[in-house]
Amino acid sequence: SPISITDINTRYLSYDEQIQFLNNLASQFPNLVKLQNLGNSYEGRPITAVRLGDDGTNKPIVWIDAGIHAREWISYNAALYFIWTILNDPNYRQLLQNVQVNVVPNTNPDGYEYSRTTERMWRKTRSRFTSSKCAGTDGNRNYPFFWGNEGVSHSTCSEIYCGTRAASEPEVLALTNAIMREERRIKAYVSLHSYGQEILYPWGHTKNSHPSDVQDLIRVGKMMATAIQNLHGTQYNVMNSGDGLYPAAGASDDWAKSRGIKYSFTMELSPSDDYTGFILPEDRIFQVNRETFQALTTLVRVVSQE
Ligand code: ING
Ligand code: ZN
Repeated sequence: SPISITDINTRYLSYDEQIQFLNNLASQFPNLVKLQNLGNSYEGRPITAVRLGDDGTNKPIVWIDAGIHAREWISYNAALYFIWTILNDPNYRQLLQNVQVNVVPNTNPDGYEYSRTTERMWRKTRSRFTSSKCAGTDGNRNYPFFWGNEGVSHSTCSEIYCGTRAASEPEVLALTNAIMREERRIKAYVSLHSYGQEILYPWGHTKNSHPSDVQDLIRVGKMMATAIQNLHGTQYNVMNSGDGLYPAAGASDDWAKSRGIKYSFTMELSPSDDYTGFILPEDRIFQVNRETFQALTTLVRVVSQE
């Protein structure tokens, strides 16, 4: 039977099920949904982008991607829930008249399948190196901005291995190429991760470094956090990733900001720091999906009004 929204809210899907869900939506909403393969992963799985909105080439774009870190399973469900709900709820669907939203619900399908089938806590891609017994690069250290500088490792066996060069990973190259094709229209970028309940803003590549419009990012980040809190009281902290967490060069939000995308964030979804960590129980998926939706539609609304 086809994958339903109940599945998205109650269990973690396989990569093939995620694609099946998207294909069904594309045939249900032919005027509002276009699927595009941005390129293949290292092991040959398509990196699928979902373009939401009726045709029109001058609208601002909000870019959302999820799951560059394989073990952060809730991010995939949150992205798929966003897609389904903005299409099916007429109150939100009208946002798509003024804004195009591009969602890439699974930016690391190889890593995710490996995490599901073999090693639950796998984080990286699954690229192999002839000279090493260890596989995989940290996609969120592989973006071409201050690549290799701080908060990274150059050892293949490290969890934060930054890769052989900037955008060495086919997944990262597919994303940077796709974003650059439309970068003048992209006004906001959000990468979904877990966990921590944080809304992080650049710069993250080093400490004590903020973009000149940091007050705008803080203001909008706080609007997103408030939208989440208004649902069930869940608290998200809005902070600079370099100061509040740790410096990490080569992260996607830094790179997006460096390309001129104003509202660029990383969201660390639930839980906060309780014992479940990356292993968010399936009975908590639904609430996180709804909270993430509130934050993301707040951002879409900001972009539609600017
Ligand atoms: N955390 C992010 C990581 O890539 C981060 C935190 C985001 C740091 C953006 C710097 C910039 O380490 C997780 N959980 O992946
Ligand atoms: Zn992550």
